[in-house]
Amino acid sequence: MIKLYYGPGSCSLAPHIVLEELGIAYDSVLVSLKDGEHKKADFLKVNPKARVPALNVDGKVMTECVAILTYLGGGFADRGLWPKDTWRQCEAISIMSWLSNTVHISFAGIFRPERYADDAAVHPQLKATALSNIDRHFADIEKMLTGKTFAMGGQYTVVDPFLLVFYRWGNRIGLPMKERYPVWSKHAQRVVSRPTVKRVFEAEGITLEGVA
Ligand SMILES: N[C@@H](CCC(=O)N[C@@H](CS)C(=O)NCC(=O)O)C(=O)O
Repeated sequence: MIKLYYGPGSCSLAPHIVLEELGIAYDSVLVSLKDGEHKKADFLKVNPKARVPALNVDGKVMTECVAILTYLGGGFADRGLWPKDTWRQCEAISIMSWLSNTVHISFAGIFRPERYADDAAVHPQLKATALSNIDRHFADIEKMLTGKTFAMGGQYTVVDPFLLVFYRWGNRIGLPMKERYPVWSKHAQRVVSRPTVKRVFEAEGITLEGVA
């Protein structure tokens, strides 16, 4: 039994897409972040850290996108979303770790500045710094994808839906994604054109450009 706890359009979008792509049976449970459901007792029993995603597998809970995506990719390797060779697997983990511990954290400076300073007067400064960091990270992603169909080359892997999360967030904060990151934009189009991704967007009520 596999159950994913997700917030629409949040980083949990990546494991949601991967579950759909794997074609295995799973349940999805909507946790409304805007209604604060992740901070309520029911969800805290699932993940006391009050964050999505959380993946319940036969009664055991896994948290953290990188761990969940690694589990789904490697645990269902016959579905082809995970590199075969150990070095390449570590390269995939390396990209995902950077997305999680650097790119995601820069977005927190924009979405959640109160995490870094109580004083609202300094929030604009925190946001400005976060934005310039995001500019740099996004330029690195553009370079990383140049000359490739997918993040790991020709193979579509669990890394690609994770990249899509941040592409959407770029749109969400008003960056001119298409103009500034043409290579990544083509990659994003390639990912969203998959029927599995279309189904998950519909289920979460989101589009590439926005909502949630
Ligand atoms: N490092 C965690 C981050 C999880 C995380 O921050 N999730 C966000 C949604 S993208 C969340 O639950 N936010 C709720 C909050 O900040 O209160 C991961 O990669 O899974």
